[in-house]
Amino acid sequence: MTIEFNVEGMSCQHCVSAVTNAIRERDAAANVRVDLAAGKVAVESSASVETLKDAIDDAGYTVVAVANQ
Ligand SMILES: [Cu+2]
Repeated sequence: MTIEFNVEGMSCQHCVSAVTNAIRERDAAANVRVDLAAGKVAVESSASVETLKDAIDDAGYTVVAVANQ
């Protein structure tokens, strides 16, 4: 399942790494694609939406919308 998060606060490649690593800490097999310009993080993972959202929050960014695809 791919889940798309709209995330506020990502501004550079460091943020991309921080978000990606935070998600991989929860699910090492997760496929994470970050679109920095659009502020979107698409995650293919078997982890729950709540777990993935927590990972992004804990990394210091704000999830403003979630869409399951
Ligand atoms: Cu940054």
